[in-house]
Amino acid sequence: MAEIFNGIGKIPYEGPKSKNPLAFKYYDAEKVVAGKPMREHLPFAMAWWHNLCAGGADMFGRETADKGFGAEKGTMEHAHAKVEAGFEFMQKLGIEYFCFHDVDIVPEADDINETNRRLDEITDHILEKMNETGIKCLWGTANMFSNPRFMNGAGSSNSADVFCFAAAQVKKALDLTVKLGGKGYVFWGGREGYETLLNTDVKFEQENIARLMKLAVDYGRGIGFTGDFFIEPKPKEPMKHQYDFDAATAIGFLRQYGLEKDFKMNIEANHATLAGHTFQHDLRISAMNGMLGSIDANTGDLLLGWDTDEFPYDVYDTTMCMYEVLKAGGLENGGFNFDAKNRRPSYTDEDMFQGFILGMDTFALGLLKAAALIEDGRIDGFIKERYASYESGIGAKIRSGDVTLTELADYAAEMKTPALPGSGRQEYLESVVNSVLFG
Ligand code: XUL
Ligand code: CO
Repeated sequence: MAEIFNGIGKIPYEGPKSKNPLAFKYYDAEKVVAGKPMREHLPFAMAWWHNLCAGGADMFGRETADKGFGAEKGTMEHAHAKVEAGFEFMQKLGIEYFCFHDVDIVPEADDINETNRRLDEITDHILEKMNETGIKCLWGTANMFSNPRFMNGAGSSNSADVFCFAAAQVKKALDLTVKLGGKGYVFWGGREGYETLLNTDVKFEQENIARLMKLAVDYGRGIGFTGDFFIEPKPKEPMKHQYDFDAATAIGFLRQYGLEKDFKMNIEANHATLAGHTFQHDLRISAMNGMLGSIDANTGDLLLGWDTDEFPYDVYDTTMCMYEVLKAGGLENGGFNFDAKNRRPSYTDEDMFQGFILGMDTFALGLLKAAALIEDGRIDGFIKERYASYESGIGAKIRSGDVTLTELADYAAEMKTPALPGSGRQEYLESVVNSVLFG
């Protein structure tokens, strides 16, 4: 197959002083940080949908980028051209994983039987390229939000026929994920939510989503899927209210329906901020519940209230992300999937590479700085000290559970009034972070 990205070679690491736009400044795959090479800390993935499908169309204008890759769009020839383009792109960047929805990899037919035939054909091609290059599948998923049949949701649809169609898509997407050796399977409930409570039975809808997930787990385990199922929380957009609002909500849902052993979180930076949290917050909530699974690496724009899926550029954010990931001991079956797209006016082939170079360098910097923050020890030391009153005496008794409310009240009565708790020292800690970032 002829080269698609002509004139762009393998992206080298040239170091922070390099001014070469087509070189990494910080991502040095084999450099050892905190005991292992960067590439092991940062299993990056390419999102098929943004990188190979999206051409920059928005609500106000059509596509600006040509993602035809020499073929006519909407054809199987185009689907095959995308496979060639995708693998060439990943190889040139040293990206080791990809993620896909069923409808990213083939044009959907009117008849699901024909769609499934196309999916079998294209995954044969993808598998061939995987064997040739060593590139792997991070996770697969079914798109259950674009087609009009899913206007009221998939698992949460009011139509039992649509529920069956969703089940069929999940079944096929699981078959494909297993065929490609994917480490995860994602549920992003784009339309699993509501526009108005006036027409919605929330309890029924949530029970039905859980039923679909349970059926998926049973089927997946039955066909040998040993990886993780992931929920990707997002509070809104496209629906006004989405049930998987944030990590805390999704974890509660999983526990309520007995799904917590098979599922973890896939945390997307921009989704966390749409929920009114920092990216770090949703990572922390997932990690402390043993459910930090994978990451959709992108960023939003604080001046805009929607899901802009930008390539990550904010080193402060990626430092805090990598701080959580390092503390959690890494991502077992997960990775850093660039669920990100170029801005509409960045429409050239080179821009596609620039997006990934920016994202990979920003995460590499985040990793370096997070490791330095942990090594520095002032933040960890401060937190340990902050809770020191629970290490001995009455505090230790409280922690052990070996105390009654009356005993505590008696203790308080003897004290008469407690000393003020120690200062939170937020400004000092923020300056510690600055000194590690820029010192
Ligand atoms: C949408 C989004 C999805 C999921 C996969 O906001 O993030 O692309 O990552 O369905
Ligand atoms: Co995502």
